[in-house]
Amino acid sequence: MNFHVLTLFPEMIESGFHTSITGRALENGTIALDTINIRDYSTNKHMRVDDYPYGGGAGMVMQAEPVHRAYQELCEKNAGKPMRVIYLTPQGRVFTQSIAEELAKEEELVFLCGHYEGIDERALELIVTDFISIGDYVLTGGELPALVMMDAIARLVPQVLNNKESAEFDSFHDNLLEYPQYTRPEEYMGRRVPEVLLSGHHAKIEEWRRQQSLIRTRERRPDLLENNPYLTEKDKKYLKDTM
Ligand code: 9D3
Repeated sequence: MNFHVLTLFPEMIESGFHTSITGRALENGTIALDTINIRDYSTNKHMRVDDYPYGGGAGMVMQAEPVHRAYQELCEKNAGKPMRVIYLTPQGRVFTQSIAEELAKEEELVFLCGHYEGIDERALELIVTDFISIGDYVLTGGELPALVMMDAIARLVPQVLNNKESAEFDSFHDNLLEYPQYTRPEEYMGRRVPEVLLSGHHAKIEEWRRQQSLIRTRERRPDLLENNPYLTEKDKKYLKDTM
């Protein structure tokens, strides 16, 4: 998978992605990152990339030309191969795991990050295929949303996660929140690890973890219990008995 990012802050994307699991995947060549500084495509002698909005209003708008030129050079480098171009914007559809799964099938992905009040609509009309938001809160630009999306997509690319990490992925199931985890020591600040986890009794451990998932989901994400097709009769009885 090749990620291309058009941005005014390439160092933000580089430092974020060259870390942890995605950093390892970049090093071993499973994925690749190409950051393109939109400012390098300004034709203005002061390298400006923004201007006042026609019609008035607060803030500045990124000009169409540098964005379009940066994209055109990228297309030429990629021999005109068709590529999805994702514009990170509060005016997009909200990013989900199923969108990540769909995008993980692509060989090339282009992310366009806006800053200030956004980008001249004509550049968007010319190049963007997908408009995506990461949720209903206000950020200062599209760089963090691009990193969020790239992280979620990269971990779905075969070979990015190692055996242990992907086993962990497989165990996330049934649309429930995960049970609590503990590691050494057995006691910390007077708090003991639940005895059942030290018992070696695997059936009991599984049952306890399922119950913890159910309680936790009811407490923090009750919406996930409504019409959840994975709930067994035993789950439903447990939830009723602990009400
Ligand atoms: C006129 C109001 N504007 C500023 C308060 C609108 C506005 C412009 C640019 C609001 C935020 C931004 C910068 N945000 C993003 O580029 C962005 C974003 C976000 O803010 N929240 C969730 N997902 C995304 S994706 C891109």
